[in-house]
Amino acid sequence: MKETIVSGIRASGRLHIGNYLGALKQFVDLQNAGDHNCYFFIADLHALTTPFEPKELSQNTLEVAADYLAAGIDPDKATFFLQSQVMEHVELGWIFNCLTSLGELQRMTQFKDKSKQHRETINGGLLTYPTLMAADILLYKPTAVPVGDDQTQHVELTRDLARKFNNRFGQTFPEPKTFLRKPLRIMSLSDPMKKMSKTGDDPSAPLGAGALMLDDPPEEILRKLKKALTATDAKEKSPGVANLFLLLDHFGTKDQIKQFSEQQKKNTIKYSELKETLAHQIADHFGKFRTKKTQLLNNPTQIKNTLVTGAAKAQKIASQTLSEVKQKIGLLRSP
Ligand code: AQP
Repeated sequence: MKETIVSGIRASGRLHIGNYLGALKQFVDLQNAGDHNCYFFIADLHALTTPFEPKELSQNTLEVAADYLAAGIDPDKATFFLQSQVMEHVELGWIFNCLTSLGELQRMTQFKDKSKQHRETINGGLLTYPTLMAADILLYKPTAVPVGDDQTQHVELTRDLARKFNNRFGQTFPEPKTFLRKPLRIMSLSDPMKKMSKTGDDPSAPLGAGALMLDDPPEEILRKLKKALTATDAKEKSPGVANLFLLLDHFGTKDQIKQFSEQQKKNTIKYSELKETLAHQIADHFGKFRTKKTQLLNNPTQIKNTLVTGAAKAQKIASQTLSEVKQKIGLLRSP
C-alpha cells in the first residue's frame, strides 16, 4: 500500500521562490517518484484569514493553480483540488475547533506574527487556522506532510490533535510527520530577517519587493535582486548575503558556487556580480515555467474544470473520514 501525503498552499498571491523551494518543488518530486498517494490543494479558505478583495481572491486562486500546474503538478498523478470545493474540510475543522484549547491556538507563532502584521484585522479565522489545517490534513489520513519549516508547529498541533482524538474516541487518524528533506527558509530580499512571503513583509517596501515570484520576467528578477540587502561586514555573511548564497546553492552551477564562496572567504566578492549571476540562473530556470503558466492562464475554464474534477476525487475520501468521525463523536446520523 502506498503511503499518503497531503499539503496545500494559500491562495494569497502568486507563488514565490520560497514557496517553490520550501514546498512546491518537493510536491512535484514526490508526485513523480510515484510511491505516494499525493493530495495537493489550494487553500483558498485560509486566504480569507488575512485581508482580501473578492476579485483578487479569485484571480489569485487561478494564479496559484497555474503555478502548481506549470511547475509540474499532474492531475492524473496527484489529486489536485480547491479547499473550498470539498466542504468536509470546514466540517472537520469545526469539530477540531471544539477539541482544541484557546491557549494552544494562541501559542502558535504564525498567529502571533500575522496578528502583528494585520493588527487592524485580526479575525477568528486567523486564530483557528491550525485546526482547519489539521482537518485539511487528517481527512486524507496521511503519514507525512511536505511543508516548509515555518509550518512545522502547525503539523505538530495536527499530530497532537490526532493523538487526542484517537485516545478519546478510538483509533482513527495516523500521526503524520513533517516531511522536510532539509529545513529551508528563504528570506525576504528587502528584509532578510523575515521570511520571503506572498503578501509582503516589509510595510515600507512596495508589495512584492522582497519576494521573487516564479513568473517574474527576467528584468524584474534582476531589478529585485539588484536591490536585495547585502552585507555591512564583508567578512561575516550577513543574513542578506547568506540568503543569496542559499539561492545560489539551488540555482547556481557547481563552478559558480565554488567561485563565489572562495571570493567571499578572500573578501574579494562583488555582490553586484553575485546578484547578476543569480538573476541569470533564476530567470533561466523558470523560462519554461513562465511560458507554460501564460498558456494555462489563457484558458481559465480548463483550470476550473481540473479543480472540479480533483475536488470530486478528494471528496470521496474526505466524506468517508468525516462520517467515521461524526459517528465516533456521537453526532446523530440519518437512518
Ligand atoms: N520563505 C519561505 N521559505 C521556504 N518555504 C516557504 N513557504 C512559504 N514561505 C516560505 C512554504 O510554502 C508553503 C505554502 O505556504 P502558504 O502559502 O500556505 O503559507 P505561508 O507559509 O504563510 O506562505 P507565504 O508565502 O508567507 O504566504 P502569505 O504571505 O500569504 O502568508 C508552505 O509549506 C510554507 O512552509
